[in-house]
Amino acid sequence: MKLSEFVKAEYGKSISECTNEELYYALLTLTKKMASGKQHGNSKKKLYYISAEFLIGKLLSNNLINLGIYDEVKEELAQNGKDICEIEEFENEPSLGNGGLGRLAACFIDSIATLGLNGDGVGLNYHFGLFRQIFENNMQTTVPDPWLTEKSWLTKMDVTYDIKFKGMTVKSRMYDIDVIGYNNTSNKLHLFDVESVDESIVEDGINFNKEDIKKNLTLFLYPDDSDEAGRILRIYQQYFMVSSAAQLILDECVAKGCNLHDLSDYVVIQINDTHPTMVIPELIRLLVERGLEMDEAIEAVTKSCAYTNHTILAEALEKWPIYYLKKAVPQLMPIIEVLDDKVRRKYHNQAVYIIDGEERVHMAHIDIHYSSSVNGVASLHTEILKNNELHHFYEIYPEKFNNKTNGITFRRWLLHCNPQLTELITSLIGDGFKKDATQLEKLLDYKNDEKVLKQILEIKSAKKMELKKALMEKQNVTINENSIFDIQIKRLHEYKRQQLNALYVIHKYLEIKAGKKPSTPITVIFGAKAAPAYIIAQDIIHLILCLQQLINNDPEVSPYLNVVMVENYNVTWAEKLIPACDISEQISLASKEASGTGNMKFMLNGALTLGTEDGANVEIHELVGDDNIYIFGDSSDTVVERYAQGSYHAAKYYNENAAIKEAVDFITGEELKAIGDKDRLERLFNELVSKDWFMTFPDFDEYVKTREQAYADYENREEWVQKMLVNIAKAGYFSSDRTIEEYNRDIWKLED
Ligand code: 73E
Repeated sequence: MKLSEFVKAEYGKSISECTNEELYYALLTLTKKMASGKQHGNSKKKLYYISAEFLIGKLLSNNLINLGIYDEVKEELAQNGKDICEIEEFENEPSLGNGGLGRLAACFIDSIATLGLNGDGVGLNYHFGLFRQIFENNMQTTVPDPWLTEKSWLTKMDVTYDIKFKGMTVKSRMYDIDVIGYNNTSNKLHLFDVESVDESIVEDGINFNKEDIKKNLTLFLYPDDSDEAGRILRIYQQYFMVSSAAQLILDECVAKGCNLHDLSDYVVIQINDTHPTMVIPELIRLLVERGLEMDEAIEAVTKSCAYTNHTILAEALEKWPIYYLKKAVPQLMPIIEVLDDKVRRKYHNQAVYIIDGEERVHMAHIDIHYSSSVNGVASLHTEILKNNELHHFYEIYPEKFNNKTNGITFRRWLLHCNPQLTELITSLIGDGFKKDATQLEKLLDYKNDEKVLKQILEIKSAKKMELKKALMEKQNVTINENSIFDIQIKRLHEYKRQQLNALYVIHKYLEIKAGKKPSTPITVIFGAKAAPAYIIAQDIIHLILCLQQLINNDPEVSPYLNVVMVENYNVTWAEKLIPACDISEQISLASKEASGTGNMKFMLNGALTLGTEDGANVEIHELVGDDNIYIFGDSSDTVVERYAQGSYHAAKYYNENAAIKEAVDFITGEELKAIGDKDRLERLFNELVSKDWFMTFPDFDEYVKTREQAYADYENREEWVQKMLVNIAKAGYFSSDRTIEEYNRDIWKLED
């Protein structure tokens, strides 16, 4: 049905007579209708991708692209004087994730649907999502992000379950979002919500009564866990998610005629990090309740489950005190004890026990013993899991370990966010790359084609102008479109080392002050949210915002250097920032970033990576070769060794390296103290000088040198654009379609 006919039937008027808001809702309804007519994969075995986060981004444009009607709709709107981008402004971005892990889940469900696989996502419907970030006095403040609207992509379903906690039962209800594959089938994202949720209990900011579970359960993602009530609330949320999922899975299985002994012929569950781990004991519990022997139930569940590890950071590996579990979900403890007991009988190594000497349950250990697959998310990460972090487990179960290098959906991260580049590529190599991303390699034939290279540069300039416009409109900030756009966008964490980037900015500022001016001006852009309880991360944001104020208002420096921190960085911002970027900052401490996926999005859009040999940077480096990437810093082996020996002393570097001392001292110098908060700046200074746990100082000199080299190379526009082209051409490997094909081939084994 054409939009004009639909609008006529819906509102009784023509497109040009409608408001943009009316058109948004018309398109929403029309798209949902079209999705409901599409087939769902229907193999005997079905995948359930359970994740605490699905950072899906706005859906309208992507759904239109995947339905194959985007251009048609855009054209029809334009003919009636309407701009699809303005209509899109009426869509709130669903705030259902916090970073890479959640965005990965969103890319994966897109690819699962596109490949026609029988697989749905299962998660939670957080009403206020993560939080909305606001900058006040150069500091991050947090407010709720109420993204839900009366009419939305969510469809209320008739599916409800009783979820039993200690002394209380709540009702969960399923809401579905259609996941429309690219010109293909349509799957589902099932989001569970608690029926008794009450938004009105949120007080100032993002505070609420953490103990009022019936009302607060699905209000926020990652509620503040700096106190016990916050941590126990997370257990309530996780159990609510997995008990709903487990009941849905068993219902769907039984409906297909499964006798439950054969569960693994019907079901495969991908456990996205440890947040959904309780699905293992919960399924075992339910199977025993339905008549299976304990051992049979354990075997069936182990065969059906697969676990993905996303991080080696100790603080992110969940270990729940038994006391918490007994308080919220006591019915799981007897099962967990059986699981632990079996491990203890078989393996005499405390490192692999589920319950440790401090009465804590190691969630990842449940996953590894009681799943049939354990995967890391990039090749270096998987090697580190096998050889270091999970070595004891690897010795027991070498056959379970496998690598699945992450990927991104090109529908969102190329077709949607960079239609100009998509069009150019299509005009050169046809549109086969949209279904088979490796065909992008055909672009290498144009490496010496001046006309094509010029077009690539023109597109980059156009995207820079678009970003400039967005920053002006949304943040009232002016940037120079002729400057180098050097961008670091990701969650704020010390291991990602935004502080190293900030130290470079200080270094550059001082150089310019001393008269050494860059040939081309530089705009350094940051985007990052910091967890509310993560103090040092907030301090780093404070430093960056103070630098922004100082530098952008200094007439001597601002013509050459600018700093911008985008407020409330999210998927929508990423879609504007990534296509405009020249240099992609991927500067985590080697060994710490499991993969990264922003690095892949930047590469695909023709930005060059400035990065350490970490996560998927290693694979990017292998693909593009030394000439088309800027690599610096200590290797992961060196870093692992330094931690093992305890041989790193930040103060030594600070005292012995004048450039480091100068940059670090600036944090507590007069200029910044006049603008910023003394306590925050001093705390950050002390943290760096006395600890610097993520080793920024040892990499500092090489970082500065390599960054300067990148800026120098940028001056040679002909050679630079050739590097851009190689990056675009080699990005095909990072399509999430490839990743999902590998998951299916090695783990899920869903037939057509
Ligand atoms: O390297 C990224 C990776 O690309 C990693 O840090 C991230 O997952 C991405 C996708 O694989 C990640 N997020 C979390 N752990 N790893 C995490 C942990 C606890 C809460 C929320 C997210």
